[in-house]
Amino acid sequence: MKIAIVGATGLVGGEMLKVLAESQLPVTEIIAVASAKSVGQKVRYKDQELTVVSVEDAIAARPAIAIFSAGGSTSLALAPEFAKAGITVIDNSSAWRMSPDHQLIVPEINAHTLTAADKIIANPNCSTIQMVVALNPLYKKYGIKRIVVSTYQSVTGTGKKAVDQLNNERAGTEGEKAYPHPIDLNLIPHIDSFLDNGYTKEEMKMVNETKKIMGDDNIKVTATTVRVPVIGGHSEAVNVEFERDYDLDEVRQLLSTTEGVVLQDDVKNNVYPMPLFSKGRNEVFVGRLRRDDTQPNTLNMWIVADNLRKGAATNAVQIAEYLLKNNLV
Ligand code: 11C
Repeated sequence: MKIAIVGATGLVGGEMLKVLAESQLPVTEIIAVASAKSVGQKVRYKDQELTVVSVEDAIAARPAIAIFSAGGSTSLALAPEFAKAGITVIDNSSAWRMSPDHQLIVPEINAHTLTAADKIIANPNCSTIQMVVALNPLYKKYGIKRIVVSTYQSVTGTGKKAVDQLNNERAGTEGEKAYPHPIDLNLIPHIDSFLDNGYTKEEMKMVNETKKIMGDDNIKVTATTVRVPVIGGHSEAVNVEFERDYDLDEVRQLLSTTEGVVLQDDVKNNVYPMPLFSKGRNEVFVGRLRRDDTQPNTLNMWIVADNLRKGAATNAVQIAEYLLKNNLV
């Protein structure tokens, strides 16, 4: 199977190439694609150096699937071109996520809703994916009324320029800035742009995407998203109020048997998820489980994942695996 990676020179594109190399997909050719200024650059896939090609050359090569991580405006312009050529697009930007005509997929939760007619499939935002993967088994068992989430997001979510800003600030060297403030020794309560309601777009992604993925508009979500000087992954403090009461041991049991979730909850031995140790891992790590005694049926939890992996590349590759396994491409 031929797969195109559109945005192959970016941080997520690079992680896509690594995850594809590790996957069981019967890949016959990877087509690395980027904007005109990057055509001719080299990217690494397994032990090969791939030469980056143009969008036109990629469409002409007729891959079965194109995985996009090239930003919203590129996706709006180009994903339909690929789809028109019969190529199924898995798109990592926010461009199609809330479109009523497009599916927003986390394979563990709603891949069964995909059909061969879905030619542009949206990959959710990284901070949403890790939260819903951990909450889904609990949602099925207890129902969810309300989620209050605060995030601690890695600079890798912004891209290379932000990683460079952090490293330059640490080294005391000048360079381009991704953020309007210093990020080293700081945190910035501002991810994506501000909306008229006072929330950021990142916060509203968590609100809206959660309802769409879970297929339940009654789940109330409120979010505060914060950038922290961390590289390995995103962390989230989640306070979740269930419809029905729960048993903490049963919650641990449910999470420890959920595909893609790793329970790390042994505080006596200082065991809890941390972003440094999620780096390069495909799973979502959950810990610090404890009852919120201030109101009924409410649980506090701590959720960590590599935002470039399950938050982006891994989820997209899992969608591709599902499509192939179910003869949808
Ligand atoms: C961040 N969550 O950490 C963002 C990155 O809507 O796909 C992904 C933005 C998006 O900055």
